[in-house]
Amino acid sequence: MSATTYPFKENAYTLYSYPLCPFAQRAVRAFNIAKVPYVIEEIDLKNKPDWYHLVNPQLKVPALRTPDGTILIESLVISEFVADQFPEAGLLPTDATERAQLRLFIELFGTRVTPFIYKTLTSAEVEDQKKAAETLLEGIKAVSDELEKQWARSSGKGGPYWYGEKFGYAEIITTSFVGLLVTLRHFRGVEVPETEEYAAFNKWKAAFSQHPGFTDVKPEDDVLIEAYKKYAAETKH
Ligand SMILES: N[C@@H](CCC(=O)N[C@@H](CS)C(=O)NCC(=O)O)C(=O)O
Repeated sequence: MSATTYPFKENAYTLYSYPLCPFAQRAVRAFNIAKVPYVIEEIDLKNKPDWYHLVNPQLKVPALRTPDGTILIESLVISEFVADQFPEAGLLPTDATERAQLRLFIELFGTRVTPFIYKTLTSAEVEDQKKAAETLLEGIKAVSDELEKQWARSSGKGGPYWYGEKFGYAEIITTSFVGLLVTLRHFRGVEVPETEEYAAFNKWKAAFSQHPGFTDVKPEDDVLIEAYKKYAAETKH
């Protein structure tokens, strides 16, 4: 018999999540940084509960049930919902230009970095892995340039985060993917060079890597490496 109901906590935010999922980590960080209480319902992605289609027919994490029973899916939608629902937390700037600049950064990261992390890791042919890694480093350089531009603006206050001293929305959305670079170093020998071209990116990464907003949610490196082993195992030699 298929499930007719699903677990959630009454009068609370229930976040359906999986600790190793970088998309789910966005939502967890949004709640943590906004200091909004929530409960986690962990979904084992290898063995999904039969009720999960009632929460998210796409069977992906994260998903959120709000206290009024609304279900939201998609990590960007959930993170923005937290920012909009709790404006006093200041996750998103109120100034339209600053919001646009922040969204541009997120867009840049999402199109030029994230897909090529996965491509470098999962391409079967060594040649394709190399091409993807080159494209990834170009994307990281573009992100580095964008960070530098932002830090020169008054809202960037010289860094090291998008909003100066504050670990905020840019970091909520992007840092879980930077966290995956450890798997590229391990499986593909790919590293971001310690050169001037990448200086802003490296400064940003060094800063957020020490911040509880990142570390409280980040899986241990060896756990990530073990989890990504199956994606990296397909290389044809
Ligand atoms: N676009 C979605 C992507 C979420 C996603 O791909 N989540 C993965 C885990 S990282 C998932 O749930 N996959 C389903 C599965 O593994 O069966 C979002 O941003 O929330």
